[in-house]
Amino acid sequence: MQVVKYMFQPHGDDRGQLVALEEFKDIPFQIKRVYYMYDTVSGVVRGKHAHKKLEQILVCIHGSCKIKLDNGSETKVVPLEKPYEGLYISNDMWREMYDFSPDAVLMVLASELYDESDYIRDYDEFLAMTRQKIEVGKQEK
Ligand code: T46
Repeated sequence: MQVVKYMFQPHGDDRGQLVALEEFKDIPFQIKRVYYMYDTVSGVVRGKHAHKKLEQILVCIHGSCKIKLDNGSETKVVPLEKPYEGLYISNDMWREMYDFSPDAVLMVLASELYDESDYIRDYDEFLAMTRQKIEVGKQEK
């Protein structure tokens, strides 16, 4: 599995740091929604779903957390601990966010508006979907 991480350009000067994110320039899609989570309770695991269409970039702008990515055949854990790095998550990736530091603020830039019908929350359904994609890929070759 290829992990796609973006290293954003901090514009630092003697006052401190500033990171600017523009759609189609720093972010590979149109940004239709921004949300963030904070005050995450210790030991909690968030996410536990995939999406049908949504693409996202996760930036831990304060503190740290870990993201577990699962494409149905392989898993990878990606620590996020710098405010200038972003993790790209494609729609078809099962994701879990955990190990939040008490001060963590996880910001998410999303390619679509909020739509509950875009969520795949059942892991077996997710696995069936990934297997189906692999089969279609084989037939197309
Ligand atoms: C994802 C991971 C990384 C809204 O009303 N609007 C929104 O845009 C979002 C994201 C959530 N909500 C409501 C729906 C729930 O009542 O906020 C509540 C918590 O959402 P959820 O349980 O889906 O949060 P996470 O942290 O499990 O997942 C979120 C995103 O939903 C999801 O798309 O990929 O972060």
